[in-house]
Order: sequence, then structure tokens, then C-alpha cells
Amino acid sequence: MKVLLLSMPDYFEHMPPVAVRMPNGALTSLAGNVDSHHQVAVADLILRYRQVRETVTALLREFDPDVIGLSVMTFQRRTAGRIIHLVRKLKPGARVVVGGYDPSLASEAYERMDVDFIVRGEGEVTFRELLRALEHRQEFGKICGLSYRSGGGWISNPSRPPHRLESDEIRRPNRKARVLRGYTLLGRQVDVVETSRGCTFDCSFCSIIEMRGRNFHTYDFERVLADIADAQDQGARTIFFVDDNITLNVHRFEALCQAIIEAKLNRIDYFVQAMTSSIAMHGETLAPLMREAGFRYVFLGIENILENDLEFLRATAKNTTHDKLRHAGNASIKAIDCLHKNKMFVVGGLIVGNPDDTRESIEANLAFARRYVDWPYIQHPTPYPRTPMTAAFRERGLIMNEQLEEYDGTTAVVRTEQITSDEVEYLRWNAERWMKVQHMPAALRHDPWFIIRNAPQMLAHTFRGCTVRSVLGLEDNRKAFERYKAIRRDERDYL
Ligand code: B12
Ligand code: SF4
Repeated sequence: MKVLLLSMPDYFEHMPPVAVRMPNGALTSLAGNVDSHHQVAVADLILRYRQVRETVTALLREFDPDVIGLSVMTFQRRTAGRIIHLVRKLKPGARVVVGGYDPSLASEAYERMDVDFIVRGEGEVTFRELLRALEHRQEFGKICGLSYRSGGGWISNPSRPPHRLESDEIRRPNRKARVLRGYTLLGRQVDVVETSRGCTFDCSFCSIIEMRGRNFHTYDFERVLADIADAQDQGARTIFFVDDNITLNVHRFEALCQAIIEAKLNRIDYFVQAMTSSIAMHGETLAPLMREAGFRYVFLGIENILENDLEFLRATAKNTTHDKLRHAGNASIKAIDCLHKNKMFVVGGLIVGNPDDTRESIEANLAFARRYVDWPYIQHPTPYPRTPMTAAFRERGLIMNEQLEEYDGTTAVVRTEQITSDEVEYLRWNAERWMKVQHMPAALRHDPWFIIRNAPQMLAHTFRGCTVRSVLGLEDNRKAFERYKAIRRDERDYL
């Protein structure tokens, strides 16, 4: 069978396609795990975000797929709906399958859409079994993790337990299935690699626990190194580890750094997401190893610097450090210092606009970001399906916006008890633009040609809505903010 797998083109504020166009790791993993006689094409639509209709149309004509799979996050649901509509018009006989976080956690929404199958949770084995059943015209009833149409309704088979990632249960991704080119992270070809899945924490804003429960499973290093080498062979010079929480087992992470060094795969730039507590408590040994292994940017889940907010986000434990005397304290500054001393950059993940936030508490977090982090990744709490945080916001009547295409993390869709969502977003937007500019010289030193060629476009993205008058302070910044919001609204219309 011919299978076309698509990821959505929707991007968000901190990932402007001029600088960041990252592959979707799920699709190549699915492609690597179907039976080998199927022909699979993977198309990441972020690579053609301005020509989505044309690209999908051309792919359907040229490839003529029997099965079309879409990977969807919540803020991409509207775009997914439009692509499904297009696919149905152009290829009415093809089967449409959806998977990923949104179809898994809000499957009822997809039951109302024109799709044939919903794959809930991890997809490799479920999708493999689905293709077998389609090929041999078998029943779907025994395929765990699958929802399918039957008669006038839907049947949801029992969930599939999380994969343990042992031996060859999940084969390596098939990157050769990609049919579009142009992945980049600041001008260097980027790829994604997984070393583990899952997390045992339960932050209230995170979808991972509802998606797969609290567990942690790892791939062996032999597989991970082979996967990195494959990405490198395909041209990658930068690799993003997409693990949910690679720092959950620090000793394993240290050993992984060591293995990367020994395998001489340390000329690649690595990006990773990390917990502040792990870095703060183990940084003395871990951070030098990370540096030697090639880690360059570390996304730190700081979440918030105030205790009340951390409590609301259920992120206190992962942001607390203990010293030898068992004194506890916030781990953020210690973790940041440690990374800086070892010449790595900190992408500071903060969440502002929580229910009890005031203007002062938001300003305190923004001031922290200005002072300590190299690249701000500040978001607003976003009520994604079935997270505990969504229930808390709903109970308090603080969800102000139900337009899911705006649930991109940097659009404030909830208010606090004291300030409006618009005000929350304005405070972040106003501060964050200038923090991003501060990082330009460091980026210039690393990738001079890319920055010289693309700085105007990058600045134009960061400052969209602004005019010379607003930058010089001759016009109320709120007017620029209103223009930015209007531009952002238009950008979301991908087809
Ligand atoms: C790595 C990552 C990123 C990376 C890379 C994204 C990329 N291009 O792949 C970066 C940092 C860029 C990123 C950005 C964002 N992310 Co992100 N990200 C993740 C993370 C950590 C891992 C995802 C991953 O690659 N896993 C590995 C792959 C193999 O697994 P998987 O994606 O789950 O896919 C499996 C199944 O879902 C299923 N499946 C998936 N697609 C399909 C399709 C078909 C047809 C089938 C059959 C099955 C299937 O099968 C796959 C294999 O088992 C998750 C989870 C987490 N712990 O936070 C969040 C997560 C996916 N991100 C999320 C969000 C919201 C975002 C942002 C909007 C904002 C943000 N929080 O940063 C942006 C938007 C990006 C953009 N397009 O502009 C949310 C999604 C929530 C939701 N309900 O939609 C998550 C769950 C985090 C959270 N907040 O809880 N993200
Ligand atoms: S530590 Fe990270 S992956 Fe784990 S629950 Fe919290 S946000 Fe999600």
C-alpha cells in the first residue's frame, strides 16, 4: 500500500520558520515501523507552510496514496480539518488516519470529523497492525489503541499499554521516507532523535501523563547512537533530543554523553530539554560532559520563579534543589549558572498568567528571564485537552477563548483573577521581543552567514506590528500590539 504521512504547517511565536523548521519525529518513526513492502512518504508541511494547498494537492497527485495519516497538536486541529476536507475532495477513496496528542486526548472531536481511524497513544505498532488489517481486509476489533467507524458510530478498542522500548519492539525511524527538504535550526540542518519516552512527574499543564501514564522507558545506547549516525548521514548538523524528560535518570544521561563522545558524534550541536533540579544537583559532573558531547542549547523547564505558581503548576519538586545538609531551594539559578559556566546557552521556559498572577508576579518572572536566560521561551498557561490545569481554569471560569487554533502557547487564552488575558499577553510580548534581540550577537558568532542573511527577516518576525515610531516610543506600544495580534491571526490561515 502507499501511505502518505503529513505533519501540520502551524508554527508558533518562538519557532519562526525563517529560523526553525523541525521534522516531526513521530512520522519517521511510523514509517520505520510499517511492514517493509509498503511505500511511505513523509511530508512535514512546516517546510511548505505558505503553499499548503498546492503541496498537498501535488503530493496526492504524484504519490496517489491509499492511506493518509495526519499528526496533530491541539492548536493545529482547524488546519487538520481543512487538510482532511481537501484530501477527501481530491482522493475520496483513500483512508484517513489521525494520530498524535490531539486525536489521542480529544478523540471525540475527530469522531465528528471526516476521518476513518483514530490512533490513540503511541502509534508504531497500532499503525502497523491497522495497515495489515486494511491490506488483508481483516477486522479492526483486536487492534489496541485504535478507534474506528462501525455502522453509524465509533468503536474504541482498549488502549495499548506503553511500549517498553526493549529489543526491536520499535524499529529505528525511516528518514529516507521524507519527500520534502529544508529542515533548519538557525541555518544548520536539524533532525530529531529519541532516547527515551515518558516521565514520572505530573506537571499540571503537561499532556504527557494523560497520554501514556507515569512511566519512563529507554532505548539502549547502541540504537540511539545508530539513530544519531543515521541523522548525520542524512545531513543533520544539529540534533534535538525529543525525549519527554531525558534528565529523569541523570546517571543514564551522563553515560549517554560519554557514549556520544566515545562514538565521536560530538561534532554535532545538540539541543535538549532538561529539569532544573537535575542540572542544579548533578551539574558539576553532568554539565562538563554535556558540553564535551556537543550540547549547545538547553531548554530549562523553569516554569515560574514564584512558589505559589510552581505549586499551581505542580512543578515544585522538579524545580527544587537539595544540598548535602538537605536544605532545599529553587534550582533555577544554580542550574543556569552551571550551564553558563560550561558555555551552554539556556532557553528559559517560563509560564506566566496563572490564576493568581498579578501584574507584579508576571513582571518578576519577566525580569528574571531578562537577567538570566539567553533565549526566552515564555508561554501562557494553555488549557490543552484533559490536563489537570484545564480543569482548574475551567472551574474558576478563567478560560476566555475557545478558538483552539489560538492555543499555541504564546496567545493568552486564559485570564488571571486580577488581569485580563490581553494584558497578560501584552506584558509578555512587550518584554520578550527585546530579550530575543540580546541573543543575536551570540547567534552571529556561531552561524555568521545565516544571521547576516536572515537577520532582517528574523527581526521583522520578532517585531511584527511595530513601526519606527513605536520602537522610538513615539506611538503607544499597545497599538503595535494590536497590529501584531491582527498579523498573527492572518498567519494562522494556512489554507
Ligand atoms: C519535542 C517536542 C517539541 C519540539 C519538536 C516538535 C517537532 N517538530 O516534533 C519543539 C520544541 C519544537 C516543540 C514545540 C511545540 N510544542 Co511540543 N513537544 C515536544 C515533546 C517533548 C515530544 C514530542 C515528540 O517528538 N515525541 C516523540 C514522538 C515519536 O512521539 P509523539 O509525537 O507522541 O508521536 C507518537 C504518537 O503520538 C503517535 N502519533 C503521532 N502522530 C501520529 C500520526 C499518525 C497518523 C499516527 C497513526 C500516530 C501518530 O505515534 C507516535 C509514535 O508513537 C512533547 C511531549 C512533552 N513531554 O512535552 C511536546 C508537545 C507535543 N508539544 C506541545 C506543544 C503545545 C508545543 C508548542 C505549541 C508550544 C510548546 N509547548 O512549546 C510548540 C509548537 C511547535 C510548532 N509547530 O511550532 C504539546 C502538545 C499538546 C497538545 N495537546 O497539542 C506537548 C504534548 C507538550 C505539552 N504541553 O504537554 N515541541
Ligand atoms: S517534568 Fe516535563 S515531561 Fe514531566 S510532567 Fe513535567 S513538563 Fe511533563
